[in-house]
Parts: sequence; structure tokens; C-alpha cells
Amino acid sequence: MKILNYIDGRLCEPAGGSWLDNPEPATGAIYSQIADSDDADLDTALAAANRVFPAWCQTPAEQRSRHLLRIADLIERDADSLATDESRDTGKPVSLAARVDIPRASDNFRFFAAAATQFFSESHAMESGAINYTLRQPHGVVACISPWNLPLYLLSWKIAPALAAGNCVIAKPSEVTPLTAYRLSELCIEAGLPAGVLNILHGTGPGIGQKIVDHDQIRTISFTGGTATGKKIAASAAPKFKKLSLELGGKNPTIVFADCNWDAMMKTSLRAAFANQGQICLCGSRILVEKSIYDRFREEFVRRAAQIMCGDPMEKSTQHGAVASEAHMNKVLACIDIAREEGGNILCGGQRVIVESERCRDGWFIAPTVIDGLGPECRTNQEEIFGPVATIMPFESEDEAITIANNTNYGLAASVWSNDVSRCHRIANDLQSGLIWINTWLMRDLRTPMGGMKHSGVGREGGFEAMRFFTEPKNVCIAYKKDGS
Ligand code: TXE
Repeated sequence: MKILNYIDGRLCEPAGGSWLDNPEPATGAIYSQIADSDDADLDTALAAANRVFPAWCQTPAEQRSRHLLRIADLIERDADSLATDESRDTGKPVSLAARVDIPRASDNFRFFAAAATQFFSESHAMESGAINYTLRQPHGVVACISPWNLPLYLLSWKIAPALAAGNCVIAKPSEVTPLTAYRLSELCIEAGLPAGVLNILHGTGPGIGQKIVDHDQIRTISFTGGTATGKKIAASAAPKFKKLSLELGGKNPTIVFADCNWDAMMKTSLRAAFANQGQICLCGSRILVEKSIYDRFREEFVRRAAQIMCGDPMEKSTQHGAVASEAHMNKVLACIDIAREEGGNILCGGQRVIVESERCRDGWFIAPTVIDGLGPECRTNQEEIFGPVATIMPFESEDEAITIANNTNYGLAASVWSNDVSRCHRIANDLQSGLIWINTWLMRDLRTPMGGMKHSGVGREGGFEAMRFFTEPKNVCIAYKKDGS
């Protein structure tokens, strides 16, 4: 099977004839070849996007919206096979892809189809006799670069607002998980999206990814991925004053107080730690627990983590699949070794799992791992692991919980469990995180700002924040006094 580029409305082989292997994480076997794009592919895509941009940005919002709705409908029609493909390409349980990834991809198109028709700009009247109105115009051709953990979900989260706002797009999905982006390009053709409006180039990050970032015709870049890659992109973009949205890593605290609703907290904290094998930037990987309930929490959390069903992602009963790549498995296992060296107690997991299914014997599985006995300053509690690994730490007071929670370079998300309403408001006010959940986790309203502070990124996605990111504000001031003063 060949995963082709989508350029100027057509599926095409890479100009340079170069291909990358695409393995299935659950088996380790190569099952497809990915187009490895180069400058020539980028030039063709940019020529197509620039050619169609004037027509696309003048297409009435209502019609742009209909294009996005058609794509959403087709994703829904093919939801089952897309979920199977997403599971195969990422190693995540097919049940998760069917419940979360694919529905969310169609929701993204549907949501921004509505946003296209609801977006508005401001006007400011001046008492001195003038009125300002702000035009919000699309940039032209923008870049959307997405990662491997939630492939279609995060790609569509960028593409949909960019198109809704009237831009043309050069998208670069992760080379680790390109399959559903390829499926999306087939659906865009079927939906009748005008040629060149969306172009999807496959290939490596340092290769075609960096070429896209560096290209003078790309002035706006929306990126989700690792903080180290975000730094590189920011450094390349800064001298050219490009507009950037960076959604990067996290080291998110789950803060548990003794007065919480225990059952809801336990169930959700487990999900926050291990959903998608811990490969969600919003995962709660540092669990801070009030000292009076620490022993009870540790016993139940570890017991339940050890019971999470790890197996063939294609089995409906599987709760915990493979991690996305062999390199990533080795990185996560190396992080667990560091935790051991730092003196951490591995309470469960801590190693690669050979699952029972014959098909998956060589797959890249890691058992849900819980570690305690480490202080907040150690590497394990400072660096993003991005795998099924959570640490537990005790705290004595609200102030101490906040201090530990804020004591990292990251500032993406946090969740707080307590039934004391005033305390929840106080903590939400003091936490250095872009997203704060109280008595829940990953409850998402697509209208709300999504993104982090500190090393977790720059800018916000979601709702009109995304529409504003993908448009350039231009203020027009009209004086209506006769002397024009
Ligand atoms: O992601 P990369 P990696 C974190 C997580 C993980 C670490 C590294 O901690 O262990 O990042 O993952 C493209 N110019 N997250 O290295 O490289 C790349 O092809 C332009 C958190 O696999 O950040 C892919 O499409 N593009 C995260 C995308 O960037 C470049 C999700 C993301 O890959 C590029 C994933 C370059 N120079 C990993 N280099 C989250 N925030 O959810 C790479 N890319």
C-alpha cells in the first residue's frame, strides 16, 4: 500500500520517487510506504494553493461551510474503517479511535463549518467623531503540522479553522501516523473540495517539515508536537516574523484532595494517566495526593492500573494498546530506567509487555506504570515522558500542592479534585496552566481556548481563537467630523 501526497486536488507520488516505511506498532511489521516529499512537491503544492487562494477567500462563508460539512459527513459515513485505520497506524485501541478520534475529527469540521458563518469582527466608536471597524482577512497559504498521538483529530483541528477562515493549506501529518490523513485526502476529493485549497504533503519533520517552515511563501504556521521541535520551528520562524501557534508538551498535575468524590476521581485519574497509552499532551502524569489519603489512593490506583487490559488494539475489549513507534517505546523505557536510577519505586508496570496475541508478539507495548518515592525536582517529575507512566507524590497543604504543580517548565493542563468550591476557585486562579479541569478531565467544549503557557506553547487553538489566529486583523478608522480631525 502506498500513502500518496494530495496536491492540487490529486493523489500523487513524490516527485523525487523516495518512500519511507510505515510500520504497524502492534506488530512491528511494515505495512505501507509513505511518500517522502521534497522541494519539488512543496513548489507544486504552493503553486496550486496560491492559484486558488483568491477564489477560495472570496467564496462566500456559507459555501466554504458547506464544503466542510460535506467532509464531516463523509468522515461519519466511513467512521468504522477510519477507526480501524487509525488504530492500525497508531497502536491505539480501535474502541478508543471509534469513540474519540474519528467522531472528534468530523466534529472539528462541523464545528468550524459553523464558525465560518458565525465569525465576526469588531467595531469601536470614538466619542471624538470616528468609527473603527476591524477586517479579519485570511493570510493566504498557511502551514498545519500535526503529530502522531491523535492523528486525524489534531490534523482536522488545524485544517478546519484554517479553511473556514478562507486560507489555503499545506498540511504535514506526522510520518509516524500518515494513514488517516491520506484517507482524508480521498474524502476531500469525493467531497468536491476545490483543487489546491488543501494540500497534504507526507514525509519527515526535518525534511519536508522544515522546508515548509522555512519557505518564504508560508507566513503562518500552526504546529502541535514536542517542545524541542517547537523550539526549532520558533527559531526558524523568528527572523522572518512568521505568525506561530505552538501547542507543545505538558507535565500536567492531577491534584487530589481528601474531600473529593472518590469514585469519580479514581476512575478519571486513571483515564487521565493512561488514556491513549499516556500519549496525550493533556494527560495527568504527576498525581499529587493529600497526605491523609495517600496510602489509600496508592493502593487502589496501583491495583486498578495493573488491571488495565493490554492487548491487540484491534480487539474490542482491549483498553491499552501499543505506543506509536519503536523509537518512542525505547524513549519511554529509558525514562523508566531514569526513574529507577533516581530512586523511584516502580509500583506496577515498568517494562515492555509481550501480549498474548500471536499477531502482536513483536509489538511495542508498555505496561501502565506507576512510580512513587520521587521528589518534585527530579527528572522523572520534570520531563515529559509521553507514555503510560504516572508518578504519585504526597502534599500536606493547598499551598504546597500549588507550589509542586507549578514547579515545572510546562504549563498546559491541570485537574483538581475537591468538593470545596472556594478552594477550587483559589487553585484555578493560582495554577500556571492554560487549561484547568475541576472534578473532571478532558471535558472539551470546542469554543474554549486550548493551549498552554511557559514551555507548553504559544497562542491558543479552539473556537474563535483559532479563527482569529488564521486571520490578519486590519483596522479601518473613519472620521466623520467635517474637518477630519
Ligand atoms: O514529535 P515531533 P516527536 C512530545 C512527546 C514526544 C516528543 C517527541 O514528549 O516524546 O514530543 O515526539 C514534525 N520542522 N510530543 O519527535 O518531532 C513531525 O514530522 C517542521 C507532544 O515524534 O514534535 C510531526 O509532523 N516539522 C505532542 C510533528 O512535527 C517538524 C505530540 C510533530 O513531531 C520538524 C507529539 C521540523 N524541524 C509529541 N521536526 C503534543 N503536544 O501533543 C518534526 N516535525
